Amino acid sequence: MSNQKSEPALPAGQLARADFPRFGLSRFATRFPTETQNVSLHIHGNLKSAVFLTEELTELERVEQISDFHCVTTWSKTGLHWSGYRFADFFNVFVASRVSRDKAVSHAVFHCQDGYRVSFLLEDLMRDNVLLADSLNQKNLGIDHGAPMRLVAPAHYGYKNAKHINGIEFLTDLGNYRPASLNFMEHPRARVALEERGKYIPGWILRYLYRPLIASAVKESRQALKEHLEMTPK
Ligand SMILES: Nc1nc2c(c(=O)[nH]1)N[C@H]1C(S)=C(S)[C@@H](COP(=O)(O)O)O[C@H]1N2
Ligand SMILES: [Mo]
Repeated sequence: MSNQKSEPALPAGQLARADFPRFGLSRFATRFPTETQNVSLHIHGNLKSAVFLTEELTELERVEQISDFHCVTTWSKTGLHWSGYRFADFFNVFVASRVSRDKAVSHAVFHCQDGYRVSFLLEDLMRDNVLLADSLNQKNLGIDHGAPMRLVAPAHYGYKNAKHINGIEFLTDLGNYRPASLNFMEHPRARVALEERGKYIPGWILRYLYRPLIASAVKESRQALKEHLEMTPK
């Protein structure tokens, strides 16, 4: 028995970090959103009609959520306070009526201002703790964490939590979809509890491949943001 005060256990293979770094693939470290204030979402795909949503989103009930964030490279940040709209509410109000009866929409692809994209199973998105968030720790989302709007899906690894979202594509299958990362890096579900870090390679092996990359990725991402902010007029 240890005398140390016990913290709630993190999911398998995860280690807590004190800070919450801007993070991502090297390719995206130097890419930034051009619109950080106003939300504009292009809703498209296998739907009866496409639409751009902006102000309408504010009609949805605002929800607050405190949740942990788990990056696939094994770092976790606990106790983040997000605010935004439930994805399920967004879907029911703005998307459901555009789905045609004969085309069962089963997946969504999030498109981001920095060129990032990531896929999701629709059933995973419809859970209560999946948010389209515009605020973190009582402040509007910054350019570091996904301004103007990001996905928060705490049961899924960080790479599924798309930042700077400007489009959501609803699809009947992922036949033509290509991930932004290497193919093995994007698991279709990426559930943290099942350690679905990637495809083909077991999650516990990926821990050891990814962990050594964290420090340099954090540094690169921080440096790129600093340079971007110095170049951008206030
Ligand atoms: N648009 C976009 N979304 C993204 C990424 C990115 O590079 N671009 N990186 C993903 C990865 S790998 C992680 S761990 C989280 C990091 O979120 P943070 O930068 O707010 O910490 O964002 C995810 N969403
Ligand atoms: Mo990540």
